[in-house]
Amino acid sequence: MERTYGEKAVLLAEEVVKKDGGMENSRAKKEGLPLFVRDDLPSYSGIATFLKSPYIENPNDIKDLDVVFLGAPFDVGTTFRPGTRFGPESMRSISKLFKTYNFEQGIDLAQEIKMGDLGDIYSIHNIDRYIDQLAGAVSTVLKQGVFPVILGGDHSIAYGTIKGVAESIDGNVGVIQLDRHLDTTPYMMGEKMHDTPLYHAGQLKNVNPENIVHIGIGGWQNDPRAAVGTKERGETVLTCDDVEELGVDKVAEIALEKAWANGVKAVYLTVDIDVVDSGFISGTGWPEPGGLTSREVLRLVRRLAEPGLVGMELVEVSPPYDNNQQTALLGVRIICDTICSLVKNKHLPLY
Ligand SMILES: [Mn+2]
Repeated sequence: MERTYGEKAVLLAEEVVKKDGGMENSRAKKEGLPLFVRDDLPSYSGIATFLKSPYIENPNDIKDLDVVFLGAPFDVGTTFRPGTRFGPESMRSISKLFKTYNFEQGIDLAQEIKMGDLGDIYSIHNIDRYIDQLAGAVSTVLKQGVFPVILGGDHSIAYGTIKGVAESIDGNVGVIQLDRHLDTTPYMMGEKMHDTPLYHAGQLKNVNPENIVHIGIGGWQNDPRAAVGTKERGETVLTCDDVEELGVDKVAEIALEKAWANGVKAVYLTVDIDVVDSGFISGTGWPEPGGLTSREVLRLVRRLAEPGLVGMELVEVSPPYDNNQQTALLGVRIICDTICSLVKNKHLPLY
């Protein structure tokens, strides 16, 4: 009989334990209570960097790292519920709950890659200025050969992050966005609000709209003109119904084929947490029922990461509307599962 998933996972756990010095090297075996906690136990203690990775003060001092976490506490691009400026803080604090080992994948991130938290990118409340700040921050990270993970923030930040990626890559960049909303309206109220970033990303000289893929779009909050625009520019739109009818794996396959077409050099992943059904995630700016389930979105990001990514972001977690940090918790999990898939498929370290 084939092994069950549980049996396979336990066999992988054996490998992880071996790499960590065997069963004898168990923290639980160390006796006594230290005066100052400098270990990763207990989980509620310590300073809340993302996954308790070390805080890195100097952004030009990250060459030895493989992944950095950057907070983008910005919600000036919000058009309904505000509060995503507290998103990075909430994801960092709930990430204390996670260990670096994933049971099903049989991978301990701490064994495979070096991670650090670069703190926040801050700018005064001006969208255009913030876009430039973020683009500079992302390219600073990428130019040192490090994988950036941006913790939003509302989705207006995506134009800045994608601009930073595009400026750092010699060749074309593809973009996959998970979102209930197209985010391809050119301007709202004359500004680049959070319903607009994918339109502007598609105007960058090395981002061909034919390599932009939207997954999870649907419901009652989209603009038909934005939809027509995506068609005219040649973008790909996949709905939650597509996920239901074709399955997660097939949708991922279609998305990857489009995002990587025409000799694209790198693909960036932007995840708006509102792609998940509002029943799972109360804490977001524009909640929409009928979205993906938590399990679907996790399988989807793992699949999308299989051929490699150049960076990712998780946006629209709004802690003032969040119940018990559920939304932030799922945001952390989406990030961790994506990174884990990149490690498993040998795309991290980046270069
Ligand atoms: Mn969005």
